[in-house]
Amino acid sequence: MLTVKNAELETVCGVTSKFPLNDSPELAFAGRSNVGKSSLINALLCRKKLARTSAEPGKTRTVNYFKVRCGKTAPPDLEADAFFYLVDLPGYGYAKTSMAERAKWGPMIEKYLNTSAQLKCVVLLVDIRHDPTADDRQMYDWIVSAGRTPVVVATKADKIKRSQLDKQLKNIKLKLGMEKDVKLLAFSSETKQGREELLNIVEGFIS
Ligand SMILES: Nc1nc2c(ncn2[C@@H]2O[C@H](COP(=O)(O)OP(=O)(O)OP(=O)(O)O)[C@@H](O)[C@H]2O)c(=O)[nH]1
Ligand SMILES: [Mg+2]
Repeated sequence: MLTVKNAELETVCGVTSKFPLNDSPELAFAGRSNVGKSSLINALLCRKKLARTSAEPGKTRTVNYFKVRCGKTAPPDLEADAFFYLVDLPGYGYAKTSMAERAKWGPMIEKYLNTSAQLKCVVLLVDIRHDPTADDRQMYDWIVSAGRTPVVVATKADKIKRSQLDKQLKNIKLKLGMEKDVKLLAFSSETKQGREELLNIVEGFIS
């Protein structure tokens, strides 16, 4: 498994910024405001406050690039460190965000997803407790039609009973209209459930 050695916030892009031309692979995290994108990044990297989170939706308002240095365990002859970026995106679908801000972020997210040369996959986060929203479906379809590879992560898995897990995952798959080969996993930033599985997926995209 991939081991995270070091991580730092390297670049922050606002609506008027140019996105950096990175030379390492990028994985981006998209989803509704408050679904747990920034928390997932912290959980994955075992850092409590690297990405800023909030109980109030609308916390992340910029495109944030976290550069990660990691070690790969196998094969042994390739044990050199590798670098990749986790890209935290602003959330969508938050009603209280002003129209003016929403009008800016939508295109910013879209521009990033359309233009990044290093983007290997888009991780779409949805809340495991609920049906995906119309916005989630739109985002999923958009990722696919933009030719990007989606991975769907159902967050806040600690908030449901284990016995409900499979049912909720099946429902998400159905409601998003996911193809069979698209990866879907349950995740909890509280218990770190799903962390190893997600790190293995990340490893697949960066090697
Ligand atoms: N119980 C539980 N709470 C979570 C989990 N993930 C996130 N949260 C909580 O959900 C709230 C929102 O988390 P964030 O990580 O800030 O959400 P975000 O998707 O980055 O939100 P925006 O930046 O507004 O788009 C916070 O109060 C987190 O503590 C989880 O797996 N389990
Ligand atoms: Mg956030």
